[in-house]
Amino acid sequence: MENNYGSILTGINDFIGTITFNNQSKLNALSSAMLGDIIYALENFRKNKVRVVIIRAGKGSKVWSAGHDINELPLDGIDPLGQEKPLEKMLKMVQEYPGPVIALIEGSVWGGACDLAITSDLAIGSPDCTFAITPAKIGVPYNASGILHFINRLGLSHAKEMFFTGSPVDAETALHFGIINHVVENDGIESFTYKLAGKIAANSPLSIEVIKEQFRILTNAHPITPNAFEHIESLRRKVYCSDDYKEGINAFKEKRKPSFKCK
Ligand code: YXS
Repeated sequence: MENNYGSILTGINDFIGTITFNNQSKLNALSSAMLGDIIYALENFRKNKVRVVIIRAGKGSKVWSAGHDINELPLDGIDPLGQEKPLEKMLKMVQEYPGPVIALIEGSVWGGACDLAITSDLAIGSPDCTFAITPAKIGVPYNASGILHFINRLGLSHAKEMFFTGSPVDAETALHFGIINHVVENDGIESFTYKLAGKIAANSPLSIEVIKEQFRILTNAHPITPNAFEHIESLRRKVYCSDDYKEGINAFKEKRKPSFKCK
């Protein structure tokens, strides 16, 4: 069963659902429309008892996804990564989907799309895949749940290196950091990923659902006091209300290097 939502294509075959990004002209930048389509597709997969979800870009893509659509980052003092935002809602749905979500990655992965790749349960990368988490490049104050995704997946020192540099890491480094589970040549990555998905789909869906939910609960089990949470939010507010935040976004739009003034 195939569906074309415009920004994504979806299909279901033998309990395996596929979401294919279909917005190459915008380098699959995660616009709110595209994120809404992904959320709708996951809800539809859930209704159809899809056991394993594969998220991918078109075959041989040079850019898997350019990350959050920068043109949609708010400049009016609203939190760009609030829990009610489409990107955060989509990431939460991936974590709560009652079956493994596998990212099949060819090409470069940026920002919020890198968070999607590491929030997915498994990731298979081609030798040309790269990953960059870019808030520091743009001046965005990432959020606690996003940072926790990276700590859980990569460990503290690798997560810090990626956030502080904002630079892409190559496939070999991504494997070493735990971002991807396997590196597979482009011409074999599709069959490798679907074979893996088929193995999982043949197991007990009830057992896998409860095992995945335990992973989610245990990895998110970080007690934080209301005081600590409010402290984080006040620090973040200072950043997304700063001139530097606006400078980072405007510099991207004007295709120039940002000049951050620490204010
Ligand atoms: O000039 P036109 O209209 O053709 O548009 C250009 C780019 O502006 C556009 N584009 C994007 N539009 C919105 N949001 C984006 N994230 C985005 N990325 C690109 O696509 C058209 C072609 O881009 P161009 O000319 O740069 O292509 P390229 O092949 O030379 O370079 C491809 C990239 C991906 C290396 C380059 O476009 C790039 O560095 N894009 C930004 C990647 C990035 O930093 N993404 C993070 C977005 S912010 C985010 O995800 C979070 C909020 S956070 O920052 O916290 O992680």
